[in-house]
Amino acid sequence: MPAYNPSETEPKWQSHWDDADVFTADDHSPKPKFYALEMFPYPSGRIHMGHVRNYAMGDVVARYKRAQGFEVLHPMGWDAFGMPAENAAIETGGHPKDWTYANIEQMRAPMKRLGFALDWTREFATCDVSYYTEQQRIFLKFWEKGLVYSKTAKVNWDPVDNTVLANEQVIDGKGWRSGATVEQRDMQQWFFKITDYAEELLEGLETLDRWPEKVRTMQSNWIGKSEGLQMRFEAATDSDADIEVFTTRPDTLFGASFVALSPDHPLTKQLAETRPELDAFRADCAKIGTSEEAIAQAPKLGIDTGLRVTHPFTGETLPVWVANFVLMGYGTGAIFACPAHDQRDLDFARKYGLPVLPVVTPEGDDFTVEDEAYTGPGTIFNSTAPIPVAGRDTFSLDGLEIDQAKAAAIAMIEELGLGEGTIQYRLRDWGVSRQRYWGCPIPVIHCDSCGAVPVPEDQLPVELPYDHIDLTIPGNPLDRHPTFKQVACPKCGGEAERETDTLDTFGDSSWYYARFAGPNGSPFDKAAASAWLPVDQYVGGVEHAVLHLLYSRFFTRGLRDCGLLDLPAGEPFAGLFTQGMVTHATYDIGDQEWVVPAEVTEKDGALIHMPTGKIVTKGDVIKMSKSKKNVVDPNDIIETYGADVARWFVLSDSPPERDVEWSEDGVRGAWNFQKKVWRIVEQTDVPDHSPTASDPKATGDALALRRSAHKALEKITAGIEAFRFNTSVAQIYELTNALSKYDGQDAVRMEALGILIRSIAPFMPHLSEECWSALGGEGLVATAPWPQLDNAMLVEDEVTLPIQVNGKRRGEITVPAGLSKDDIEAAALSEPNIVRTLDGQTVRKVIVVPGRIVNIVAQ
Ligand code: ANZ
Ligand code: ZN
Repeated sequence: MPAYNPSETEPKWQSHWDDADVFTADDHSPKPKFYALEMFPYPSGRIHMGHVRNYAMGDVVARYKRAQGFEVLHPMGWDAFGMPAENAAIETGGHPKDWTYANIEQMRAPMKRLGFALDWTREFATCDVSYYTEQQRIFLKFWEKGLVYSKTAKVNWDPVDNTVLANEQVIDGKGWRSGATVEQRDMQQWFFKITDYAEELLEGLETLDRWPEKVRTMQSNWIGKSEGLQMRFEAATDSDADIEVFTTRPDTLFGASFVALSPDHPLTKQLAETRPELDAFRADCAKIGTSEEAIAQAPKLGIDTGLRVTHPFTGETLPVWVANFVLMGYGTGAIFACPAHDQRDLDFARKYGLPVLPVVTPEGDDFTVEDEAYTGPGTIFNSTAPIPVAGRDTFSLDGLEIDQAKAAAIAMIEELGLGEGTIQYRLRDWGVSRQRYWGCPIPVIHCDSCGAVPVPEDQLPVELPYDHIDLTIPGNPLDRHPTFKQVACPKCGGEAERETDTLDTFGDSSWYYARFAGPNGSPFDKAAASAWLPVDQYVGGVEHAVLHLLYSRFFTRGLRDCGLLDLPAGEPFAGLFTQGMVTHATYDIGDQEWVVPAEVTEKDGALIHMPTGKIVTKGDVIKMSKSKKNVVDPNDIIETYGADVARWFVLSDSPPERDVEWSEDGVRGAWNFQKKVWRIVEQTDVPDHSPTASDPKATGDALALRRSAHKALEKITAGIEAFRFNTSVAQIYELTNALSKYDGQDAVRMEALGILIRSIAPFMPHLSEECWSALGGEGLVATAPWPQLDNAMLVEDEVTLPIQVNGKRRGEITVPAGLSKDDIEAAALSEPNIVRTLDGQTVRKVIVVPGRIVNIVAQ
């Protein structure tokens, strides 16, 4: 037989799979369904090792489930709208659409070459008109259902590029591209009402028991439910004002040392009208980004308004400040500050010399706070009212635990008629307007007399124009397009203007998994989507823990409530796995000048950069990235070693959730393993048996091999089921070793090989097919059932038990497993060493612990 040659065999089997249409999912199959999905790629132009690992993992599941008898849907598409296409257009002078579709062509080839078991008939790109037409329809349905609204909101405005920037694109207060100081502008924006589902999204997390705990925690923190108190601090005098605050720590009320307003609070704005210093302060605050992180990181800034309010329990007056760390979008946009127990408040109080009074103590009552606020558990102290409260002579929280004190404080504020216990969510509505060309046009028309009017369904799609798109001019090309904007109002027929904003591309990926359920090109189909959903196994990066995975959970609920989906549980992804990254060593020749790892060699204990002869130092092992020059191109690996080796390597070396470090040795190991399997097949010559053979009467070495094969099969299967592919791989190695030591040319050899070959298939599908056909296996492994486990082969047939006489080990017996206690006892008592030891003594008691030990008490 010729040497194994992946560059020949791999394309050959891929076309066999295509010809037999193996991976096209049948919507009408009577089999149970299984939907396997990996987060679809952005068509950047190149696939990277991270993609290979991600899709290889999904492929293991898809192929395994098919072998287990499921009808598997395993589709692939492209998350194709977004900024990089616009940037490329700016750099190269091309068109985002051409760039995107050319990239898709370029990436599809290596993905096909990797032999993934994908249903390519359902492929689409989110920038296909047919896809975004559906998205516009969903937008209109959401609108009808009250899940879409517009309001004026603050945005980061780049005055040079004339565009809104995402928070991530504002770096140190400057536009990432223009370098211009970013301004805060109020602009009309479209929002999805995700907050309507805050509670449901939170509760749903409880049902997602096949999601990583950390992702659920991250979502739960993001939704950020907090039970608290909304209360009013009353004006101290007539010239002051009442102030509503929201707090989650009413237990710390006695430690309040000031009240603080957001710079954007209506009262602040009102005061600023007559107070230039406040107006200037507001302008300063506006220079910090709008994101919570930006505000949290900015130095604490404040200004005393001169207003005073009264503390409800102590009757003392508290000053009212404006503070830049108070956000307008959360709670009431005003707080009471307790510096001893909140770090932001403490930093602020220290800066402006405001009092710090601890009211929670973790130890005794001697407790002071220096530079670090105490936020842990403890007992309340310093919290007795000096005056009667609500007609009661004494009101005190002293001695209570935090939770008790919260309840007591809330009850008292309610009794005083100053407020109520409330529930707040950190989650905000999802702002989806982007002043960008390369996205899904928002289907809205603005009319001076009718306001914002939805585009009637029969006028969809609102298609992106291809011509007159020059992205080198700042601003949104749709805004200056000669015809896109001008349109008649659908309501009154008057002159109106199209919305020129496009949808956040996270919208595109919020429902693509449902779109895959229908055949490609057909519109979104309620019945088809409902039949395939939820996705049974989703695989992707943990970086999407919040945004994409939360938006998708919102969308399925929205689709359900608009009658577009039957999905009672509402959850789109029943199982989620977040895989680790592919990392690689980095090397630099000084001053962070990175060199390609493959150009580094070791000479006399030193690392040398071969092309320059310079000494290099090894840096960290990190995620592959162009700037660090530690990228390995999957195309090169496929070219040199083939797809199976690339797949095997990324699956074999580490647990799937951990990072895997790329190494030449590792890849060569995978290559050698492939050769080893092929060699065993080459050395097999059993013409009268197929790889589904078996010999139930096998004994000796043959029986031992049968045992090894079935034990390995059991563990390989368990490893795949539990997403521990590396343990499956280890078992595959064991079985391969057992087989390479076996010289019998018989049915048992074929049985063990059949098990090996079929259980390799999810990992190295091409090698598997080639071996199967070489051994005369029937049909394709890709459509073959998973090997049948023979449970009888899992039981150990013999066990060796130590025998103790009066606590000392005196001998051992080997008996058939499952032998009765009486028989074990008889065997132990007749063992020659024991007979000698017992000579003349009387046996008082024999204790048999089956499978472990025999204890004899004698006198
Ligand atoms: C008094 C207090 C005392 C607070 C204390 C904390 C500790 P979470 O838990 O994240 O919901 N807060 C309320 N509204 C705010 C706003 N618009 N901008 C900035 N901070 C705001 O946070 C709730 C806590 O954050 C609230 O409880 C409030 O400060 C602050 F020892 O009230 B707290
Ligand atoms: Zn009109």
